[in-house]
Amino acid sequence: MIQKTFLMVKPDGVQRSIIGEVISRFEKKGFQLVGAKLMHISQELAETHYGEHKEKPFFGELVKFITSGPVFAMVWEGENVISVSRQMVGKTNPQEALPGTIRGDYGLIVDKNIIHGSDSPESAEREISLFFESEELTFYKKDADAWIY
Ligand code: DAT
Ligand code: MG
Repeated sequence: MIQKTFLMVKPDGVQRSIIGEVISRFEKKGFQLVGAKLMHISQELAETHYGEHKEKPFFGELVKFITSGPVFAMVWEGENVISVSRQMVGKTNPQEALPGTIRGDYGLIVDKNIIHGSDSPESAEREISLFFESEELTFYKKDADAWIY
């Protein structure tokens, strides 16, 4: 099923110049970029985005971290992109994430794990609409799709 998902290079990934590497991996996989922007997350957006973790002991640090510098927010489209991109992102704790995944290749500790990816169709829809206006998303036909699908 063709889906859309929300992926975001976190402040540590931006500072460490991993934006290009992240884009490159999803591009080469065959997914299509439909929206992207460099932005600073407000306190309010951070608390809403991570609302499911409000009661967790790390919530305060998480919000502080995600608002500590610019992030690179993206929407990607493609066949099963939600679960496939989560596999490419790797496990939450980079020490458990397999080599070959983004977190497995670039991260070391759980609170600086480089990238966020939506974990279900519901969260993808919610997160895309939290971060992007519909006019910011671009839909276009890529001729290379004939060689991917
Ligand atoms: P994921 O980002 O893999 O979906 P999550 O939704 O469980 O993971 O948690 C959101 C973020 O919160 C995660 O990317 C990093 C941070 N986090 C999770 N568990 C943590 C912990 N035990 N200590 C510190 N930060 C944690
Ligand atoms: Mg999550």
